[in-house]
Amino acid sequence: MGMNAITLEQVNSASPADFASLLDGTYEHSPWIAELAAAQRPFASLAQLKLALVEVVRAAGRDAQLRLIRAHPELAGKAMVTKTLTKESTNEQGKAGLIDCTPAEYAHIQRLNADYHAKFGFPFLLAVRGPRSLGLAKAEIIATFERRLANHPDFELAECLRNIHRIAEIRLNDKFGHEPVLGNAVWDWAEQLAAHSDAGYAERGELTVTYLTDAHRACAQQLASWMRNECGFDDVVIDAVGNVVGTYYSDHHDDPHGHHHGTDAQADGVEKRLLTGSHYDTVRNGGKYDGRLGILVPMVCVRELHRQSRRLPFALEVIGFAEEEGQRYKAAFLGSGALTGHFDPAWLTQQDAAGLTMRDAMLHAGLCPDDIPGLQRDASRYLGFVEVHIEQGPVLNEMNLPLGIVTSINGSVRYVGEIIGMASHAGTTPMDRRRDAATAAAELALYVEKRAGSVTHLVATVGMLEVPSGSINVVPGRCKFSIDVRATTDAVRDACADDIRAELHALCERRGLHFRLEETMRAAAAPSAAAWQRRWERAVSALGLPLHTMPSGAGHDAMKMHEVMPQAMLFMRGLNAGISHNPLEAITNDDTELCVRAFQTLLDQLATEPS
Ligand code: HGY
Ligand code: MN
Ligand code: MN
Repeated sequence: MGMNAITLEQVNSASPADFASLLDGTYEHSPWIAELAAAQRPFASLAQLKLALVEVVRAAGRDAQLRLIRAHPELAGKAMVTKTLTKESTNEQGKAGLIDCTPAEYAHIQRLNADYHAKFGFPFLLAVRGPRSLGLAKAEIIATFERRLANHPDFELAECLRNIHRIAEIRLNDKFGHEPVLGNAVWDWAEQLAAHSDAGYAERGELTVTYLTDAHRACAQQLASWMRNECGFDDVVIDAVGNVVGTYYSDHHDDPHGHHHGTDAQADGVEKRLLTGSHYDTVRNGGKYDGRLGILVPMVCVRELHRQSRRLPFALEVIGFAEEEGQRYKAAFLGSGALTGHFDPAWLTQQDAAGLTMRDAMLHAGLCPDDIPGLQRDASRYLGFVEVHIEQGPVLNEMNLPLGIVTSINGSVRYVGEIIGMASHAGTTPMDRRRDAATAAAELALYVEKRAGSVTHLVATVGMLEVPSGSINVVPGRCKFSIDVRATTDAVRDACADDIRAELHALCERRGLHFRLEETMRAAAAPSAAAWQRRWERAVSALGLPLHTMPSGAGHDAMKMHEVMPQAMLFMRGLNAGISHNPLEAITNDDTELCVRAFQTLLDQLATEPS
């Protein structure tokens, strides 16, 4: 902690005036925010103080929020030229290289400032220190500026406020001498892991890691190496489906079997262990944190236990699941499915886009499919399964909340299909004589959208739509498509899926076409186990954070593990409206720190529970 760092005790015990002056400069030219937050003391944590300031701004209303935004300088704007930036803004814009723009960059940013101000009536605000507090590159700042210029005014007002709160958070970290070191470790590991991407995507700077590609194998090796060499796991293996399994044994000094420190007492059925983890494969052109966060957070928790030579009264089994997204092969949840005993050997014959079977891909990767049945876990030997995951949605981002607790994971069912008509000449085939597979698929897609839109919390998506070997002057004879249906209950999911299948049948009848449809994945809705949800709630409360419980629209490995053992998930806020399955997926080091602290707190609280 720096020499003149302030402490929570100081801000809690200061007079209101001293409190405001301790926080001077946190919000640009806006001392009123700290002044109003003083009444909410004492704060149990820096995180709670930060949220109190956020709440003051929320409660202040739109006019005060607009004044706050307008109190900020433009990026590389007039205030910089006239050297009238505050020291904090000078520091921040300097770190982002905005002080030394080229004339062309400077002119470009000036134009963007003018266009933005003309559209929204307030300056563009961006926390240029960025999600890792190290400063964004100028190119990224300009790209963000251009992207946000297209947003709706209401969204931009809220987004500017979120960036102001991030600027304040970083300034408060500086004041408190607070470095989110564990959040930084996870954030940096995710950055390093993202260096591995499949051929054809890596060249475009896109992150795609599909099952058993070279990039996928490199990720597995990297995770195993970190588990072994940086975190101190006692046992690390890459199993027969490619899961990376790290085990950190428990402490059994007084164990009747005479087990010594750090032995695998579970081998004798002496103890139950906690299972956690998530997946390290990604969707095509995906984000760096979907899945990976849920592997790296428990890894850094084990690293800290190891560094402190601490053992828990239960072993911790951390798994990097090899496949959850169902990208390369139709089957999904291959990693967690192997653990629950639901790996269907028929999947081994599935072919990827190049015609390589899953079995051959496994053999090529040095995996032995015959060993897969042996991966099934005896669920009675586990306390349960917990998973940390980015929310992949806008709720926590809009609420300015770092963490949320999952109440249930939506049930889902997926299909791939093809409509078959008749390819014919685009010029000579009259409109009433066509058997157009693509317009039939389009009609189906519009029905899917309408049907799902008719029920709250029901979603359905035609994510893939393709005319194989289509030509501009040929009426499509075939059209491939996918359907993904999700709902909070299996009954709502199934009713929607039934209606979609009925509509597909009817429209093909009507149009004289036929179709094939294959169900490729079905996962039941997975309510969180009450005891484990409560453990997450206690851990989040212990950080001084408010509790927000919510369903998960996304599917997760936890819904697979739900089939054999109790589970509950912790969500972490994403930036950029929580966007995911998109390279704009982003998280901050501070939120990640809170996520790690919540996991550590859950472990500590679990360790003190009567066994
Ligand atoms: O599709 C999902 O919900 C998950 O990201 N695989
Ligand atoms: Mn995903
Ligand atoms: Mn995921």
